[in-house]
Amino acid sequence: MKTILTYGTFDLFHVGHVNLLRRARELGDRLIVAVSTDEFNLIEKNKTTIIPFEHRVAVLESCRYVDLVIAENSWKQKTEDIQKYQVDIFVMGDDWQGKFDELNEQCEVVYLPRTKQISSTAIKQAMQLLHQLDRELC
Ligand code: C2G
Repeated sequence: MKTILTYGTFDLFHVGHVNLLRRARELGDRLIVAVSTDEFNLIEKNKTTIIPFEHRVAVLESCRYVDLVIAENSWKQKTEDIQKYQVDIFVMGDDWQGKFDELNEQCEVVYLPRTKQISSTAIKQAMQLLHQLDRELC
């Protein structure tokens, strides 16, 4: 049983997330996803999320590639999670290239190419623009 582990916010779930989760799952037999809590995003990533943590968890649990969803509360929990779940491969998109290489001591570390032209930030910006246009036209 080869276990894969990945972390993320997964706000405004989109095809970039789906592509990452599918490729991660294809590397093994079960995929565990650690989803950043709202507090962790705000305090540690200085990011506000549109979709609250509980809903982001529910969306990921509905995804066919995901076997288990856990919370990400701190940058430091990765080592414990790898140990606790006997993780074989740690996966992240390559915007994190090199950032987690120290985990190589515990398991394989794989960075997968990001999906181009889509991000939660771009979706948020598009939503804000549409809202602004609506207000100007009405
Ligand atoms: N991703 C991707 N392609 C995109 C957008 C995102 O492959 N177009 C990947 C990211 O590289 C990441 C995962 O999807 O591996 C989740 O992306 P985010 O929700 O943006 O996660 P992030 O905020 O980078 O949090 O401890 C690690 C952090 O929790 C990662």
